[in-house]
This record gives sequence, structure tokens and C-alpha cells, in this order.
Amino acid sequence: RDPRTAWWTQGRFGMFIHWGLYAVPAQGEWFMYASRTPVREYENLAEQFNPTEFNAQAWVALAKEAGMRYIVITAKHHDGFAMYRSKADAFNIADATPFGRDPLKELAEACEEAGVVLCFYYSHVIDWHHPHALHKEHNNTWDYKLEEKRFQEYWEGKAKPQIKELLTEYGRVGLLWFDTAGGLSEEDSKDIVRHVQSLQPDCLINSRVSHYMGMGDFVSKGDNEIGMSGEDARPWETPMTLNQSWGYTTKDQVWKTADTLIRKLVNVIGKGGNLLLNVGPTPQGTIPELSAERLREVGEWTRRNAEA
Ligand code: FUL
Repeated sequence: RDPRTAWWTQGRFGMFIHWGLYAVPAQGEWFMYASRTPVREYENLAEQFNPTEFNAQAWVALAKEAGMRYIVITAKHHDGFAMYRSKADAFNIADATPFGRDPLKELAEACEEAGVVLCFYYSHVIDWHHPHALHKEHNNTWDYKLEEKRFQEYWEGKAKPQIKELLTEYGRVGLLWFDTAGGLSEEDSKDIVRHVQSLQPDCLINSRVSHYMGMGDFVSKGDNEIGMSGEDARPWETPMTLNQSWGYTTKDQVWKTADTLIRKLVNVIGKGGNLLLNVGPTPQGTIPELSAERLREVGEWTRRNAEA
């Protein structure tokens, strides 16, 4: 057993947060790709993004109330928009919006105070904003030509510098949650793992970093997928969301009940896994009340049954 992963396997239950510029159009985190919105037009959304109701302490308190021990928040999703003050790329919440604050800094402080471990999601391969990001299938082909892409310009110019910022300016980072690595070479997969380890040797890395899921300290299963099969001895988790979308949406209103969530949690933990349960905050900076209510119910049930 790897002592580095002990806090995580013992933590069992984490809060996933998909929050970004895509909260403004409110149609989920794939909005830019699904609607083929040009970069210049997508950038304009930043002027409307002013989440003044954001309160880091309230989010962390909710996670704790739900019984969650760590938080994984999207530092950058596929749209390329950084949710923190990034010197490596001006397309970020602190520099491009009227809000002007750094929510990840505020979360880092609130987590530290509350004893919750802060972790970051980072879309390392898909980036629809950067002209040179290159994925196996999901590229921005409406602004950029595939044959003109020089992946290393993105890799060395944005992805690695941003990962460095995240690992040097926010204190301890529990884990980096990489995603959708389709097309990333074995060499670049190893490169990113070394990069993380050289900056924070105890920061865990999930299997979606690739090289085809064989790398990383633990396995992120597919959405809603429960249980480990085969020979893989690594610890695992089930990522799950409360409705059917990860980012905030007004379209999808099919919500799991608290009862379903409790059964899922018990099932995952019973099989030895972790549950990473997602909320999608609003453009105002709040966790939708319906989601918050469900999470509180899960926490209440857990507390009742821990006492019994
Ligand atoms: C997927 C992503 O494409 C989704 O947008 C979401 O982040 C989910 C957790 O992983 O691969």
C-alpha cells in the first residue's frame, strides 16, 4: 500500500465542482463545443461573469456537512478558461471578468481552515481556446486548422506552466484530476507525471492522465461506474453527478434523490471505492439549493448511521 494515497482512500467521499465560464450560458460544460461558439464570441461571456455571491467558506462548510473530506474543482475545463489568477494565460477569471477575484485562492484558505483537502481538475489535453491544443477527436475546428497545430506550443506554453502555478501558489494540493487524454503520447504522459512529482511529490494523480489509463496513483472509473474489475490493484473512485450534467445547466432537471445518492455511496464504499459527487455552481457563484439540500440529506443520514 502506498502511504501517499492513505488520506484519499480513508477519505472515501469527495465533492467534485464543475464551475467555469460555461455557467453563464447554463447548458453544461460542453457548451462551447456543442454550439461551435467562436473563441472571440466565447470570450465575451467573461464580461458577464460576475459571481459576487461566491463564498468559499459556505462551499467548504457544505462539503463538510455532507461528510466529504476533499474537494476537486475545475481549475480549467475543456473551454480553456482558468478559474484562478494565471500569469501563463490571460483567459482567466481574475483578469478577464469584472469579478476580478481568485476563487481558488479563497477556496484554498477556506479548506485549510476547515481541514478539507483541496484538489484541482485540469483538462490537460482538450483546450478549445488555445490554437495549438490537440486531442484525438474533440478539437476546436471552427477557429483553428488541425494541420497548423503545434502541440508542444500548447503543452510547454500553457498546460505545464498552469499546472506549475496550481502546484506552487495554492499550498498543498491533494490531487490533480486530469481528464480526456485521447491522443496524448506516452512520452508526454510521463512528462506530465514527472512535472507534477517534481513540484509536489505527494500530490496524487488520477488514471485519466493516461498513458492509456495505466498511469496515475488511482483509477477514475467512467461516470457512474462502480467497482473494479481485472488485475488493477490501484485504489479507485466513481465520479458521479447529481443530475445528468457536470456544469450548471437550466435544461436538465432530472435529479437523483437523496435516497438514490445514499445507496450509491454505500455501494461504492462497500466495494472499496471512493465517491466523487459533483455539483455545478451558478454564474452567481452559488451551489444550486436543490443540490445543497440533497448533499445535506446525505450527510445527515451518514451521521445518524455512524451514531447508531
Ligand atoms: C468527462 C468530461 O468530458 C466531462 O465534461 C466531465 O468533466 C467528466 C467528469 O469527465 O470526461
